[in-house]
Amino acid sequence: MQDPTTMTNPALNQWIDEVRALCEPDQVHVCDGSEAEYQRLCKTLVTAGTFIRLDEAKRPNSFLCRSDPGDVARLEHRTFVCTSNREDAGPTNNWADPASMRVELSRLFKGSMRGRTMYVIPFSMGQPGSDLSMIGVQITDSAYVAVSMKLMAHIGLPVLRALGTGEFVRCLHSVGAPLAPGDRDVPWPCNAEHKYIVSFQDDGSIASFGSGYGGNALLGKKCLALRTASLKGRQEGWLAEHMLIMGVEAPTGKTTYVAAAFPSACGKTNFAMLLPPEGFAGWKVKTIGDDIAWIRPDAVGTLRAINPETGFFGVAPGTNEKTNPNMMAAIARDTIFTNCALTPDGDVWWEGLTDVPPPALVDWRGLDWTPQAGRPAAHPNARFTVSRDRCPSMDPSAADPTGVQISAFIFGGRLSHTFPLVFEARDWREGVYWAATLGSEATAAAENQAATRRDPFAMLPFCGYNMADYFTHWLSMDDRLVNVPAIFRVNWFRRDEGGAFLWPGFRHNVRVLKWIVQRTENTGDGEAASVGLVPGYDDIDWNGLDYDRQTFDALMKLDPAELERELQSHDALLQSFGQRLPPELFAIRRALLDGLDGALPQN
Ligand code: OXD
Ligand code: MN
Repeated sequence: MQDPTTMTNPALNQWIDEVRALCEPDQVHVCDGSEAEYQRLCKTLVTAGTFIRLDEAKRPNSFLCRSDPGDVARLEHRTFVCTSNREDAGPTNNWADPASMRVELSRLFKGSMRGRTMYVIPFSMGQPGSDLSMIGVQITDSAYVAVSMKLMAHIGLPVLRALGTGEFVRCLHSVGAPLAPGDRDVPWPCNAEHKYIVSFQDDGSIASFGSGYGGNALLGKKCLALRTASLKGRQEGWLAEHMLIMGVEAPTGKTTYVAAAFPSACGKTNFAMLLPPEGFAGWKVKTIGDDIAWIRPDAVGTLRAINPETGFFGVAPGTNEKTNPNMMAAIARDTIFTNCALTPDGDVWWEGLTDVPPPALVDWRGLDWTPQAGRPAAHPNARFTVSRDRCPSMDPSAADPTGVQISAFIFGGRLSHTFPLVFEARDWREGVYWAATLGSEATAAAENQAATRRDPFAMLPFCGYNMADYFTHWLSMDDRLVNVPAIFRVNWFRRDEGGAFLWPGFRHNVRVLKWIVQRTENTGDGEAASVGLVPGYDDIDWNGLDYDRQTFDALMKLDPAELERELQSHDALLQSFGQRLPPELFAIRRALLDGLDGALPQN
């Protein structure tokens, strides 16, 4: 623990005093971020019954943790963006008046840490001290948060040193479960009645009350690195995005970096760690990040990106040796598992880990479970938290404080119809349009008319300001850049009339990446189509995969009537932004519709 009396940032010391007076913890622990501290806190969590130490031979230095059944995911309806002017939060955010919210939160935080330790966690998103980084300080009464932050961000002394007397983002968090003298604690304290996750965009501070889970509680992630940073990025001319970053290394040794955005449940983490199939010798995917990208134009007009996180908070169900062998290697040890099932021999299990479930488990709620139980053994949002250092596909450039050069953006949703495997937008502005109208089917429906949930840029829950202004910001990047990255839409999820997937996905997505890389180098061909540029059958490398032309034609089909329906359906989204929407997006849609005209059946 850092000795608080040696801390030299007066604003930080004053804030710690204020929070201590408000929340009334029993004690204060300023995290130094050391390995010894991590081990001590994990032991404390084991003693408290929050952590179960997993079998040391099977899963060394790893723990299982079960949350309260009412605290299992991010809570979008309890997430608020507070701006003085409601319009500045826009129609896609829950807005609240900052003054009223401060009153409400002061009432809730009053005495909220009684009987608990208040942890002060200085953290840096990005390398401490780099111009591209942001420093925050999270105050929390959750030791689970403290150990998770150690895996997800740079924390402790190096951050305090880099901070000096500079400015930091105030991130206040309480599980909202004070203990009276003699009260027995529960393994996962939280507040059943009140939950708030709040971004105060007037002073950039963050407050979270009542939940201890994931993005609600690890405030460096969605709150700081996306909601707070997206606004700062707009003010300063850069982008904070819900994107993975990966390097694609060709057999020549040249690496091309791309950033990609997908709504939840589209396999973003698996894509970020893709292992190419047999037959793709020499091609390699190198991971920079799986969730967040901070992207800035440099002095010569090129976009450079960092992943501000140092770890992964990944969804466990569905992760296995086939879908993500790199992640399986990463979580072999030194991992915190939350809401997974426990095996009789002290290891973890989740749906999809093995084809056949073990005959007996303890489920995520601590109840005995068998395959006949008729309920999942792991919660569908069960997670693992692990440092990026454990991931074999990690690119050493992930630690480069100057970031990597982005050559292409990829946007993809889960869509059973209309959208082909891949197309390249004709220019930046059309690419922005396709990203703004991104969506995913709520269920993997086979019917053509399945409803699409719009998720512009996959940022719907994370854009910290009016999304119409966000579109304007993206459009404006075109003029600030000399090397403008190409923009691609992909869709791994198209189905045939019988409902079967047309594309094998997973490892085979490297075939699409190869075409994208070739396009960025002007070495790949394509054909002009109504939506932009598409690969022909012979433009894709089929080495090691038996995939016929007929299936490819079905996968790439652009049906003018379907596309017209799709473009018309964007109206509701675009209209919802009213006058603030850049009119250019309507103009782009008009041009795309006009491009279909000749091909549409006349009536
Ligand atoms: C996440 C999310 O948890 O996007 O990363 O929901
Ligand atoms: Mn995410």
